[in-house]
Amino acid sequence: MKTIVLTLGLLLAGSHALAQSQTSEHDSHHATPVASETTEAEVRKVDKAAKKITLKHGEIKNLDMPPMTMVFQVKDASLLDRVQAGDKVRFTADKVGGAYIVLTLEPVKN
Ligand SMILES: [Cu+2]
Repeated sequence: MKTIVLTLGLLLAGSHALAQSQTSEHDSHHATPVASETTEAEVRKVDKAAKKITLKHGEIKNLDMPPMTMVFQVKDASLLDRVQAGDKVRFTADKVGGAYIVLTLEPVKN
C-alpha cells in the first residue's frame, strides 16, 4: 500500500513539475525584464533589415559579460533609427530564448 501511495505521489509531483516548467517558460518569454543598468558601447554596424546591431560594449553586469564586440538583436527596429556606425550609445540588453536582445538604446551626446 505504501508503495502505491509513493508512486502516485511521484506521478503527481512529476506532472506538477512539468506544468510549472511550461508556465515559467511562457512567463519568461513575455516577462518584462528587470530594470538593468545601462552599458556604454560604440556602434560598429547597424543592420535595420535584420534588426541587428554590432556593438563594442563595456561590461554588461546583468548578463555577466565582459567587454567585447558582438552582434545583438534589437527588440524593436525603431531603436536603430537614431544611431549609426561610430555613435556612442548607452543600452540595456537581456538574454531571451538564447539570443542577446537590445531592449533600450540611447545615443550619448558628445
Ligand atoms: Cu558581449
